[in-house]
Amino acid sequence: MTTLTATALADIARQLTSGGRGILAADESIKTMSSRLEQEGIAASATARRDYRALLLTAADLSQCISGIILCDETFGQDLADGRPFPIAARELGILPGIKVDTGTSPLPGQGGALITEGLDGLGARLASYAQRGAAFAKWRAVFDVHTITPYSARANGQALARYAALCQQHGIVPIVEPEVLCTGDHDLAASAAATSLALGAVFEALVDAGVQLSGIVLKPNFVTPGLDASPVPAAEVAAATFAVLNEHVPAEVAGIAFLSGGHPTANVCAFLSALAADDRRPWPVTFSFGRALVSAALHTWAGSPAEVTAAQGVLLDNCAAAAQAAAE
Ligand code: 5MM
Repeated sequence: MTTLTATALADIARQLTSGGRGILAADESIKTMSSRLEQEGIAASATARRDYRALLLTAADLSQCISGIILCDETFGQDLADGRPFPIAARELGILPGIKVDTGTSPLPGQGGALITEGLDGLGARLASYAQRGAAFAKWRAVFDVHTITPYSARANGQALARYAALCQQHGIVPIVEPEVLCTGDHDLAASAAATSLALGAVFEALVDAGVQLSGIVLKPNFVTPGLDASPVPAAEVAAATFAVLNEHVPAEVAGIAFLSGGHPTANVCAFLSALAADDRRPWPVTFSFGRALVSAALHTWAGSPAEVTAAQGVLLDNCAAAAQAAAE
């Protein structure tokens, strides 16, 4: 088993979330990635998924804006065209490699439509293998909906996140702790705030109970926003609502906060992040761990054509630069 000191874990967590860089979430499951490729008219295959992730990772000077890249198991085991495994190439390019280790969600019995994230069985052995192959950090995502979250579902997912985080740290891997309240729907800002508060309260209670070193984790939350089908509110209002919920539940020792984009347009999440970064009351560094907000336009530009790789990489780099600029404010 790899062992890292508490200081080393904290250093990696800070490296991921400080210095005006953020994390690229490129860990879509095979099912999700295949569907996104097919939506762009690209036949889904292991090779197509590898070529797309290689396009992302090898964009010129990506490390100027990106501190870490989250990969799924398939990509983690694949090689670039030059034969280097993705995690090794990432490190050589100045980007820490991370691995998504949850295995997805299933319904939580007795809780209406609430979900539980699975993947704890055998996790210690998987983490040992990923650490040996170069993983610096990991990710586990709990998924909540404002209409179906219950106190029990928040506690159950919080305990799973806490067991995952403690196991990661035992294996020398920094855990990204992701409790996502979905922003699909027409709910208002208050509903998002209430659900996010319920989720974060349960998660941090469980992390503390489990003895997780908070200076060695990265929190990946949603912004507190109205649903995507509701009337939008100004970025300053989103930042204020998000800060209020985080400030209530997230201890100052947490190494950093890296937000997910949740399906919001790139310009919107950059505006939310910029407004939050400008709030000097916050004790934690804030940055991004966006997926769709960084990559959707690049995937569309590429559309599977080797002739469009450079153009697609340019689109990715523009979005990464905008997000990094927002985090630096
Ligand atoms: C990149 O997508 C991640 C994996 O999703 P699936 O397991 O459902 O395929 C996802 O966890 C992602 O990291 C977060 O949702 C943040 O991505 P967005 O697009 O919301 O920034």
